[in-house]
Amino acid sequence: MKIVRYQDAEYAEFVQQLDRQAIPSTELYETVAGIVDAVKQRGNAALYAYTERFDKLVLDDSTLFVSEEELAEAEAVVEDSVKEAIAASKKNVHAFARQSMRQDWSYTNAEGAEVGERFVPYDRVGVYVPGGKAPLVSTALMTAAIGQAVGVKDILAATPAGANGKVNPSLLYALKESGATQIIKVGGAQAVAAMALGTETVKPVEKIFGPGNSFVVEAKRQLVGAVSIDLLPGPSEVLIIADESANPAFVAADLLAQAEHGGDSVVGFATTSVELLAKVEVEIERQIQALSRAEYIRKVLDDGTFALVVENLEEAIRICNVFAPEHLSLIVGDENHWLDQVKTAGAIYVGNFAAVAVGDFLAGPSHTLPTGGSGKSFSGIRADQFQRRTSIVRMDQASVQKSEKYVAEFARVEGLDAHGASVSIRANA
Ligand code: HSO
Ligand code: ZN
Repeated sequence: MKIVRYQDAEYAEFVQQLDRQAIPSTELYETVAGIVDAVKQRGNAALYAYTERFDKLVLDDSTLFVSEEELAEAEAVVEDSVKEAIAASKKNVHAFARQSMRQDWSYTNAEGAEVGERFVPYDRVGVYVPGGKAPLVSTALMTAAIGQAVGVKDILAATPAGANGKVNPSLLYALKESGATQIIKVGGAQAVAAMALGTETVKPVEKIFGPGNSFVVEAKRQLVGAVSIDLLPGPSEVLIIADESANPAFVAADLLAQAEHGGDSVVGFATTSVELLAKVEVEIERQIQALSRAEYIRKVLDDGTFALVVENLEEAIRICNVFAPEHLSLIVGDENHWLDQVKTAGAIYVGNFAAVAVGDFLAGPSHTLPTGGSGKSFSGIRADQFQRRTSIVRMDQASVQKSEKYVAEFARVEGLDAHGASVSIRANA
């Protein structure tokens, strides 16, 4: 863990580079553009070629989609206790989604027109669930199940299968429970391109949700316009801000949990207390012994983890707002005072007992959140992103008459007399 104290010469520079901006390299741009183009030109043949190259899996038209038999097999092998956990998470995710769904509304404007908004679910969306070291079963819930709660009828999921052609059964079960109606065994930029553009057998979606590696994120960025997207969520991040009121064992446990996400994830800690930092270091050493991925985690702690000793909490919050972490864990004495000042974190966990992992799996808000500094301009996935919004204007003659004189002025200054006439003809009818 790299430790930088506010008295150190490198402190200012270190803090400055925490101000991140997610801009793709030209090389990444070109690689992904090539993949998107190949899927556009050659459809399934391109999907199969990339899947063979990247996932070492040979697919064809009969194995591209997860079959009913595979879903039934998954249902049969997933343990009841896992099913219960998935059900508990789904219950919270649905309840949270219902709270944040937008409702239709209308009111009468100054000229007497009835104006409002109407919300309807998208018809068909795509969700991407990353492959990699861990089967992200919870990501099914934190994307698809929100669409399901909102009423999206058709949910296409894409996730890479192993070289044996199988997708983890718990993930398959969770996808089905979360309302996925089709699942393709494709990952990477090629999966995003297939969902956005469609192929001979993959019907295109209207909007794409979900996290991914840099190729997936870049593909989503390039395909905006063909589809809409949720946000650009990349590798996971945590910043823990803590003072002497924090329990060092809990802080260490959250740092270790975050490091478990691997080398490109971000693990950060900022504290006013050198005593706390020392205790956290001892706790990390103690707790890491028992973890199954200890060696892997140790590498992330050595290479990618930082701890800042800051002069005061004001400075810690300032750094947080610049850094825009995906998750902020805030464990400080006067928590409400400091909470009010955090603006850019994707999700905030308040107090010693709010473990980030509870939010990852169960609490209710989506764990799909802005990363890489994009929290300055994006928010995490939420239910209203699964809703299309249309505005509605309803008028009677009295309201058109009241509107006429203002419309006439706009029509005159814009030089568009047909606009003015279309209102006057009604006002004077
Ligand atoms: N921390 C990840 C979510 C996750 N963690 C899934 C474990 N599984 C991004 O918020
Ligand atoms: Zn996590």
